[in-house]
Amino acid sequence: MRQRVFDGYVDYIQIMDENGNIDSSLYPKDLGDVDIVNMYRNMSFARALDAKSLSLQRQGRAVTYAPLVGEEATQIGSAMALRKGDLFMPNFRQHGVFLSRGMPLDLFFLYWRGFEEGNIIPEEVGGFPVCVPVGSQMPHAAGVAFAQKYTKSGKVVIGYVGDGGTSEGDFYESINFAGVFKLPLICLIENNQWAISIPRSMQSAAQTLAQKGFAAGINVIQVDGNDVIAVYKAVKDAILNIENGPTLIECMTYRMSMHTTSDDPSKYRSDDEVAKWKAKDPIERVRKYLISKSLWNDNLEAQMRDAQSKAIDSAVEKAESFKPNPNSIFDNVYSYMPTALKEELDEAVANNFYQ
Ligand SMILES: Cc1ncc(C[n+]2csc(CCOP(=O)(O)OP(=O)(O)O)c2C)c(N)n1
Ligand SMILES: [Mg+2]
Repeated sequence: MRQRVFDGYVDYIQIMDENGNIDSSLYPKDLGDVDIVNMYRNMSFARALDAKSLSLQRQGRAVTYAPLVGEEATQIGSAMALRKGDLFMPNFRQHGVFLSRGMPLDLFFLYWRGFEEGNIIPEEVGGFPVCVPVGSQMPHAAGVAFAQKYTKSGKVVIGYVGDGGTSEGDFYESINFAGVFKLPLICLIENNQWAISIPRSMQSAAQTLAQKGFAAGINVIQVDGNDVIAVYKAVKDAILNIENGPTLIECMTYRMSMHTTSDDPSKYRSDDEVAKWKAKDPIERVRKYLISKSLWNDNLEAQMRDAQSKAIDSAVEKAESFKPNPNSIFDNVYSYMPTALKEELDEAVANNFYQ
């Protein structure tokens, strides 16, 4: 006897195409014109923040930086679908999520200048600290989701992971745990096609990364990650369906720039590939849509850019006038300070380490 015991499929959704045309059968009913304008503003803001951060790093005014350009729709669409009080667990590239959730921008710049004080996230933002060890944010996301279920808080947790991160044991363990306990977890794969110099094709032989969720028994969907409305809908639907368990959402996007400021992507990928993705730009298509509906014009664009660049400049000024307390990097390592660390602290203070 032979019978089929599992039959899975992965749906892909796109609502706004590259020319700004809408598939009205999928358009979320709760999204008004004002919301799309806000999405456009936030995506533009994230891109402006990105350009400034890169320029600061090149001037020696930031230690390092992981650009988000190209991934704005994935980040803004998902963040804007969350409700007040919901929580997010980032890796190191979700600056757009922080921005949409009201992170004070001076803290953002402070962190990338190398100060941990910038990684203390105000509670109302609902975010956890930047997490650099690949995939390690996911067990935290599952654990925090468990706590929400246990305390019946009603909050949902979204954990962001890269395509590379989905090869880590941490990723599988988290979605497995979340599936078993039906946790209020959304696992969002920000598939930007590269993990530094490793292409998506070398990451997994699976046709989609979304299908990894089958092994954990959770809901799966793949979306055009450069379509802010599709990403919004996928996350909103996952929240509405959270009682039935977690959802794994694979967002198909592209890292248009370098991995971080210490990387040179021209060494491992072609200009043709980058050009192909540039045509799918997440911001351009929304601009086309808004202009076609007379919701946007050059005047509004100029006003928005001016206001955003002023906000960015004043945040940079605040971050650059920050006077660090040299003790803080020594403070939180041990419950009491061992002699060797105390000696390092004294040396740092004696040498005006931060001057
Ligand atoms: C456990 C671990 N291994 C390796 C690294 C070095 N590293 C940093 S980012 C990265 C690639 C991550 O790729 P992906 O998960 O696709 O996220 P992306 O950078 O594309 O946003 C690697 C290998 C690390 N930080 N942590
Ligand atoms: Mg990646």
